[in-house]
Amino acid sequence: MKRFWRILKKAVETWNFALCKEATQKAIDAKMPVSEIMDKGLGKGMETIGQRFNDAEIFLPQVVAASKTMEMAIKMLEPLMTGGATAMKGTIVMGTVEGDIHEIGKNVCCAMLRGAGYKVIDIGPDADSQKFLDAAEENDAKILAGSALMTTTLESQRDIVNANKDDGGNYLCIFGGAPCSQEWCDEIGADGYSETASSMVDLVNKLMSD
Ligand code: B12
Repeated sequence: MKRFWRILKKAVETWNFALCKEATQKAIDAKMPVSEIMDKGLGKGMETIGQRFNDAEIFLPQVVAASKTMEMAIKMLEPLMTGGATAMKGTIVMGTVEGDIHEIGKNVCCAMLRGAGYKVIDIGPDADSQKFLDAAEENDAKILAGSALMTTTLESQRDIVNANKDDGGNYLCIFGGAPCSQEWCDEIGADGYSETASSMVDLVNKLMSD
């Protein structure tokens, strides 16, 4: 098992597309849980990339290459994570907040939620609060979920909470992303926070059943 995680991690860390494709396929064939392939394998590789970027050991082109490698693996895993239409447990609007183009974490969250039987409306990156509200109204959603990867775009999460309040407070707002925290979510009056995509599923299950 550990060997699988190591190879998946290494494939992302070294932006080795071919190795990543092969290792992901092997993990799928071995019926590894998708959440573990993401959290213990691919996601760990992305963590190393972030660290090396912080330490100026690698630069944006390498980060882009690692991101593309990870995105390809997510695409391979997506079909395994789509709950049947009958399993729909409710609708969530998910996007990366205004000013922020980071999408990988959001895409992992979308995939996990779909796997758990939710309908997810992915409104993409750089989505402003109005886009969240419009998508929620059009799709009869219960939850707005916003991802922010930069300290500078955390404020856009506050904008979503405020816009929702001004609009009648029809939706629950939950947030995540590396700089986000429970304290931040409490401060802005959000309804929930979770650190990972897997724990987000538990959070959504709880909010949907309340
Ligand atoms: C990959 C990456 C990129 C890629 C993004 C590719 C893509 N398609 O997404 C590219 C190269 C394009 C990029 C661009 C930029 N980046 Co960048 N990037 C990263 C990097 C290395 C990894 C992020 C990532 O994908 N992690 C892997 C995923 C799986 O993890 P995650 O996103 O945290 O998501 C998990 C959880 O947080 C949670 N989660 C995520 N969202 C949500 C939402 C909800 C509701 C919930 C509940 C949970 C949840 O679940 C996920 C899975 O468990 C980080 C470094 C880091 N340490 O984070 C920098 C980083 C985020 N980037 C940074 C910067 C500065 C930029 C740029 C401005 C660089 C530039 N000079 O141009 C631009 C952004 C421009 C913009 N307007 O957005 C900074 C931000 C600094 C800050 N201010 O806070 C970081 C921290 C690097 C650094 N130390 O400088 N980047």
